[in-house]
Amino acid sequence: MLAEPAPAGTAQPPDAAHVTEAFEALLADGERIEPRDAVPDGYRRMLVRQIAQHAHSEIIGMQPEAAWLTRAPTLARKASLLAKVQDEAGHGLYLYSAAETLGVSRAELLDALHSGHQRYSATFNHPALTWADTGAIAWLTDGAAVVNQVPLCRTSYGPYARAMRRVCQEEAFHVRQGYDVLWALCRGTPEQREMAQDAVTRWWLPAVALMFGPPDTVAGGADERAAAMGAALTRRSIAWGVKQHTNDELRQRFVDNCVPQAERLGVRLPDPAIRWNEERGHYDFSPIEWRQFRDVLADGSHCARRRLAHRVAAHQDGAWVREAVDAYAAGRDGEER
Ligand code: FAQ
Repeated sequence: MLAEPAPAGTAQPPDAAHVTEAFEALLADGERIEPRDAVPDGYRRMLVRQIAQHAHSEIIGMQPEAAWLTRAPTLARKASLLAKVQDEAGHGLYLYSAAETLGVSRAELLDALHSGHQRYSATFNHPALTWADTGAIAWLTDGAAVVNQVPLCRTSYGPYARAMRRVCQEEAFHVRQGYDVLWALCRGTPEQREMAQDAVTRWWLPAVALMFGPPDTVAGGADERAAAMGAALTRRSIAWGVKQHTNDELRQRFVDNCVPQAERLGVRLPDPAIRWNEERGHYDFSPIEWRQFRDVLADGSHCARRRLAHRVAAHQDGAWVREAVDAYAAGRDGEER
């Protein structure tokens, strides 16, 4: 049964059962849910949380690579990095617009990000130390984003699914761009090859672990309780057609994609457990210890504080643009009256 239980001590609104019934009928018919459709509160909350976290990740995720715009080695590299960083800002905008159709404003969502009430992917709480990081970020984190987000093009909520189609096309291009940066370095001087290897070594685990969320396959081990909770949430998400696959299935797909690409590049993935498993038809890799990321997840790292402070400063610096837009709109309203 998909209906959310009413919070303790509150009565279900009288038409909640009808809303759930009509909503489930649409899902069962394979129809998209659109902004005009009434939806259960739990579905709306789940989507606002996921879309907001996603939008925040895009606009914070711009920062590590943007730090290299002024130091790109050639004009062509600078132009393509600039376009990539602008694409990420655009993804944030499509996603905030999709969230607005669920009755929450962009200003509210940005406030929640700035005050720490909503999260962004902790992947971006890692620093970009050298030019090679722009290659590793685009190859690995955008590569993970494509694996995670292509299924979201078929997610049950129409505005989110439509935003994801464009996002995925652009992310796929970013992966090629990152691969090309690494390819050039791997065929350069020994120092350049070393720089590429170092960047891949540092970005591998953040991409594998954090871009797919917590483990949701319960197989014993230290994170078993967390995985059980994650599995329950994932089941709910799949039943509502928001996600199509578990986090762990997508993580496996990502590892399977990357191993042969790393071999072609000539870089080593920093996980001694990676090896082809004939029986499973997949690459084995080390289990993800979610607790290992406690600091970056708790937004307690130096890098996390810098990311948020930079974002808040950019928002404050842009206040005059928002005021000018409001003044222009008010002037036009006056003229029309
Ligand atoms: N970092 O939320 P659940 C991109 C928290 S796109 C920090 O149940 P789920 C493109 C989570 O908030 C990147 N916190 O996990 C780009 C929650 O805590 P709370 C984003 C995290 O839904 C590339 C708790 O853990 N992609 O970056 C993280 O199963 C390059 C429990 O987790 C999407 O958003 C984390 N990584 O999986 C941009 C795609 N993960 O709120 C620039 C859509 C979890 O209870 C440069 N989203 N937490 O306090 C999804 O697929 C999922 O929401 C996941 C999370 C996979 C992100």
